[in-house]
Amino acid sequence: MIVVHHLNNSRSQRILWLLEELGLPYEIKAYSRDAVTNLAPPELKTVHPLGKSPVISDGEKVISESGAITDYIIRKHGGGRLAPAPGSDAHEEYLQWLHFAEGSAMTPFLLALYTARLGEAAAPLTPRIQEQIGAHVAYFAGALGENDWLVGNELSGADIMMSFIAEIAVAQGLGTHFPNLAAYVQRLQARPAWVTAAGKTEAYSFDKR
Ligand SMILES: N[C@@H](CCC(=O)N[C@@H](CS)C(=O)NCC(=O)O)C(=O)O
Repeated sequence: MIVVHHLNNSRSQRILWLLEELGLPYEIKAYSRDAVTNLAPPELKTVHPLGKSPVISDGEKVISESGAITDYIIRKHGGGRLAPAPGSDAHEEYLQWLHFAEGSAMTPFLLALYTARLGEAAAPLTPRIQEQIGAHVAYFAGALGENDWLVGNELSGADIMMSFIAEIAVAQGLGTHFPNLAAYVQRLQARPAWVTAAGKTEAYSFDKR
């Protein structure tokens, strides 16, 4: 049985969504962010040295890092669902998005989050960070275009990984510039599997991340 070490309001939400899309049995071990620091509780470090979420265990195997978790679950338990056929061009495109979410797109958002704590001292960095947020989100929105889903217009792990970026972008007001991303967030959050996953956790919101 897969166990998801789930932190409220975190990237772990998309792993629950993935498991619900595949209809797999799983157990949630819930952790709550500290009310003052918003950090994960120290117990998460007993699961993985970095103490971050998501982390899953599947029998003896412990896997951290959302993209690796998504890839593992789809490969081992997906039965060919939620990923294009290995070896196809679409599969290469799928892998690109799987890595792009955490490898590229999250970086400027995290820089904005951390530098915001510097107040005025962050001013010299802010234009470049905002420009990079805009560039990454514009690239994503351009690739999605008028399609419902990113790769071959079928829901895949690529959408599950990129859902978090879309949600943050829209929560930060970028949905006005990229209405297709606003519609994408509405579309994915309306999926029965997403709704079921959300119902299994504390309220999911982007106010504090
Ligand atoms: N790249 C990692 C990032 C993991 C990560 O930073 N998770 C955040 C939640 S969104 C976390 O656990 N933060 C709590 C903390 O750092 O104490 C992944 O996608 O799995």
